[in-house]
Amino acid sequence: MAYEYSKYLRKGKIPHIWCPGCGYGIIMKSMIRAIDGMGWEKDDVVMTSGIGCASRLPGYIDVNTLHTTHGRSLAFATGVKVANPKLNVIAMGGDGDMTAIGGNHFIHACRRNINITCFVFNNHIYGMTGGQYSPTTPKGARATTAPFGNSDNQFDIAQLAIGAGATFVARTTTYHAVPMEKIMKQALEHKGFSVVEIIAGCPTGYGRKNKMASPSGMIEWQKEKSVAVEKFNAMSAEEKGDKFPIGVLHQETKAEYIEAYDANVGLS
Ligand SMILES: Cc1ncc(C[n+]2csc(CCOP(=O)(O)OP(=O)(O)O)c2C)c(N)n1
Ligand code: SF4
Repeated sequence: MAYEYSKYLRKGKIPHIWCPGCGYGIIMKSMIRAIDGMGWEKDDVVMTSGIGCASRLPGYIDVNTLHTTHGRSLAFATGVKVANPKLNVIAMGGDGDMTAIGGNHFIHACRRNINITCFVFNNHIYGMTGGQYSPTTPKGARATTAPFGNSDNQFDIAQLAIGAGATFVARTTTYHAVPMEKIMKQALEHKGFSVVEIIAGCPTGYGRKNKMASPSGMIEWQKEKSVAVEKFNAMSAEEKGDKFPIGVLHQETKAEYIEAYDANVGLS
């Protein structure tokens, strides 16, 4: 039987703003199924986001939601979690929101290992404002602000999160909608700061400029370039080429921030 999404949707907010072929609808559906799978009361779930097409997602979901300022999803999420650690806090945003203007909040949330789940929607571009290049735009790719090709090296969001101390880091794509749900659930279950980087297509802001105008072409690209991490790790550098690993890339157990803080000041 088909999954019934209506319990989690704010129907008054539909139609959504996303373009036809945008990957974000796939992410929203996987996210709803993952949250539902946790069996939480909706009142105990808080979602925060910054600004951008990605950051519109919480507006469509009927839990407690905070649509904040650009790059500040994790700052608000941290405030909510510290005020009431019993809440299940999920922060999200686009690659621009989380790793450009919000980059400092992102690395420090990773470092603290606070028990928040962070979903980063990586469409390799600033979608909402018309396709300016972001920290994840590939070198050489075209953007409205890089008509001759982007000169900057790109961030690898998952590696950035691992390097900064996140204790659960995974990557998936919108091609992998069902595995995405499972990975999201693993991230929600993890105690500590968890990051899921989700590769998504923006046919409007990125695809049109980079010979991938059709949404299905962007999904084909994700299918072709992604490799399960176990297989990826066994490949030679030549075989890896421009492919990228997907799955759970890192998981460890480390003191959670609020518990460590409470113990330090004698509250537990
Ligand atoms: C302080 C501030 N600076 C700039 C903007 C303009 N702005 C809105 S969304 C956005 C980029 C969004 O890109 P991303 O986070 O990658 O999300 P996407 O739209 O691609 O999902 C920018 C620069 C803003 N709203 N606030
Ligand atoms: S501009 Fe890109 S990211 Fe924004 S809704 Fe359209 S396709 Fe999606």
